[in-house]
Amino acid sequence: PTATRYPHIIRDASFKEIEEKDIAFFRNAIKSPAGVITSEAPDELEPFNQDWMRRFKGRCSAVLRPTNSAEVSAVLKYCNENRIAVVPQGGNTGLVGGSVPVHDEIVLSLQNMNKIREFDPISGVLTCDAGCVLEVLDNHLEKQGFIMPLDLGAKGSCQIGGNVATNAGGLRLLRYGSLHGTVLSMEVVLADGRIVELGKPLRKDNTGFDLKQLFIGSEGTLGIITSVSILAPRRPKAVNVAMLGVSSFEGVQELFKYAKSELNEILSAYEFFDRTCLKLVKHHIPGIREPFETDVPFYVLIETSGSNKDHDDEKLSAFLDHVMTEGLVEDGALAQDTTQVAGMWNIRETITESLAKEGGNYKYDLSVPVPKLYSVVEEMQERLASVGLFAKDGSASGRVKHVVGFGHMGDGNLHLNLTSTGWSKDIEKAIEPFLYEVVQRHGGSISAEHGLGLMKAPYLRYSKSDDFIDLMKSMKMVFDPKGIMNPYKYFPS
Ligand code: FAD
Ligand code: 2HG
Ligand code: ZN
Repeated sequence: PTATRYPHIIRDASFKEIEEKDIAFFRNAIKSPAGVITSEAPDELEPFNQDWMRRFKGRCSAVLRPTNSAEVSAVLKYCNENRIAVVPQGGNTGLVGGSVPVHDEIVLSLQNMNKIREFDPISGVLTCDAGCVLEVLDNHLEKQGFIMPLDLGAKGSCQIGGNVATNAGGLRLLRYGSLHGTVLSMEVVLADGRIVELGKPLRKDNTGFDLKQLFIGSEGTLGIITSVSILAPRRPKAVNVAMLGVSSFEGVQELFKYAKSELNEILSAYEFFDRTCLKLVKHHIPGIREPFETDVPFYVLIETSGSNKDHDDEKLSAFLDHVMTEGLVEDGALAQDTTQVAGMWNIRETITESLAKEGGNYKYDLSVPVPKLYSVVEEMQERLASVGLFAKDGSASGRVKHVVGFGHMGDGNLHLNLTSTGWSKDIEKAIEPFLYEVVQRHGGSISAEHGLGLMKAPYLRYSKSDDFIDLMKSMKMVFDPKGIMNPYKYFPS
């Protein structure tokens, strides 16, 4: 489908439209030859203007790619003085329309800031430029027996700065916790060009406000993250993965309870997806086969990681014996080697790509109490069927083809996705705000991990009180009083 612009969001007329003299300044401030892309090269500009889902589209006419913090500082200082709006962009894999311009804001891409600055194998602290790609960092650490404390399907493109700016969760949050715990410090450039160290790369530092926490999940609205120090754990020596088929969502919960009690300290991921997700992955991803002989409505991927293979193997096989003989699962398979481990993860990690290939893909990333997790998917199916947009019998005769649920069950995080042939306002209206009302009723959150961006900004009140939002706005005034950083997003108007 073609991405749409957002004409109902009115351009803030106080932002300057950039001119030749601004471009001249940028070219002078950023030394590398490919550091400034302009509308003279429209094909090169295009990917920076459109998001990963091809849903949101801007029309910036300049992309800046500095190579160090001093260049970022010079650019932001100039933009602040001249009221030029700026969108920070990492790997552009964000799923809420936060990483692309709404109108003609310039894009400041971190692509060329990709140096690994330091790794200390005693403390496990890694310090790197914000533009380092997550997978590159993980490969670097692997050689030294360490692992990045987060992992996501977008690891080949997303950058650590983008991960921190979105407070990305991912597939191993269950084991290593959120970035609020693992990020030790960062360097940021504020809107006025000041370069500030937020903390030190230390485990313990109780001197003053922990300002880095404000930047984790700030989605480019407070300033630009230019470097990150993060605590990397030892890479587990033994990793096992099993895929299990379960006949009901109650069964998925029972299994989770049992996995937590019996696998306890070695449990490193508990992911689930429904049958339709598997069907779509099989359809779109070459080489994916049916894991079991019979269909089941739910699939669970369990990963264990530890330092002693014999110990983990023994624990996991006792667990699998029990769940199979007690009928907690319908079927199961244990990966026998690293290829099979990768194969099982591949099914889970390519769900997003498969959904995107269906056409228009409406994504909702929700925190919901675990017992209610899948009922939200069913409520959405009912709702769309009642307005004639969805056929529950799977005949796909409605305009919404699929309504699926999957996600990080271990973290109470549901990814509810809908697919249709293209983007349409009436489908969007049938989903929102209905879905957010359901989530609010369950005491959940309208964004578990993808953030607010452009898509969820108008609905923030379903998760946060007016007083809370006022405090957020006050914080914004401290860091970016002229409002040049990633405007139109994050805050409800
Ligand atoms: P971008 O998309 O470029 O930017 C995201 C936001 O951060 C924007 O608001 C941008 O302005 C801001 N930003 C980026 N870099 C900086 C910076 N240096 N300083 C200040 N602001 C900045 N998310 C999860 O949480 N868990 C998942 O499991 C997960 N899986 C995914 C799988 C796929 C296939 C895809 C496409 C996306 C997935 N995501 C997931 C969503 C996405 O949030 C992450 O991919 C990632 O954290 C975004 O990083 P990025 O570098 O691409 O940032
Ligand atoms: C995942 O967990 C990502 O795979 C993407 O957060 C979720 O596609 C989605 O909705
Ligand atoms: Zn996710």
